[in-house]
Amino acid sequence: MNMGPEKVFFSSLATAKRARVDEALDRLLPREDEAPRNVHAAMRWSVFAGGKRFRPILVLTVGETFGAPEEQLLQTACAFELIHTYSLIHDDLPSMDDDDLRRGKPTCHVKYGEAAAILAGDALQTLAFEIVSGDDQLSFETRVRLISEISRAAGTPHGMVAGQEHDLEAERKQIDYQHLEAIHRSKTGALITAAARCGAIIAQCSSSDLATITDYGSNLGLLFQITDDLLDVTSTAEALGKTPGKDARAHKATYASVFGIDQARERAQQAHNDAQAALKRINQPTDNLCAIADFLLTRES
Ligand code: GRG
Repeated sequence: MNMGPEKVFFSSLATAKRARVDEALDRLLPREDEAPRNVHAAMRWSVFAGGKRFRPILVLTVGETFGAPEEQLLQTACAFELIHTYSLIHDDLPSMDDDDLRRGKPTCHVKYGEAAAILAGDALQTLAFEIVSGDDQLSFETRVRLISEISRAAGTPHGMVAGQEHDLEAERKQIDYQHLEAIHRSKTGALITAAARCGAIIAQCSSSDLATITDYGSNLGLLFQITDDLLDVTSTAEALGKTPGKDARAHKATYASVFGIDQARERAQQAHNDAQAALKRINQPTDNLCAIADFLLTRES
């Protein structure tokens, strides 16, 4: 496959960061030979099944843009991946999306059973908070701030759990654009925005830069979701590592179904432009943050 220059740039940035995140995750996760083995094996199965590590890369890249050293960012970056992986495990359960393929492998409950999958998701979530609260690279004040950001983004009333419930309630219903966007701002946007904000908080950037990064992060969240919806219609199980076409089969309103593919692509382009416009208000070099937005616009998985 031929990659354009922006993809080559993102790909080399992401490969190095992904390796550092994976090493840290391996160190932070409980070992598989430690009891309860089934739960620990299930946690590791889902975390290391693959995945782009998009949220940790965002924490690292925003933090480094504002001068934070990698060692201060790495544990928080991993916490985001643990919360994200917990959400995927629970989303795939029979009582939710009932899926048997994730990250190109059998889902956690298919491999380890439903009880172990629920417990693995729960334990990944609590481990995320254990890691941030115990991060001795950071002041206690920063740790509390990060915990507040992550818990609000992952929970209710405006975070991921709320978005998941609103999404389930909206199945088989006609919903308008505002409703669709509100669901996704909480279901996927809140955690992505929080990842960007946490990188900036660790770097102790100014409140005006933090507001700009929030704007950038929330446009990235929107862009991420629109391209996710488009890929569900246009891609294959092999490329995605998960079952495509599920949104239509579950009668879910998506950007593709509400707007049609062409207009959804235009909306993705608009969110990309808005993210890039936010970056122009930052006085540091933002090439890497631009590359993340470019990657999301053109991604294939
Ligand atoms: C169960 C509390 C709870 C929440 C679930 C995020 C979520 C909420 C469900 C996932 C369902 C889904 C496919 C949402 C669309 C956006 C999304 C999160 C896609 C998967 O994220 P990627 O593409 O996955 O970052 P990888 O595997 O690359 O990490």
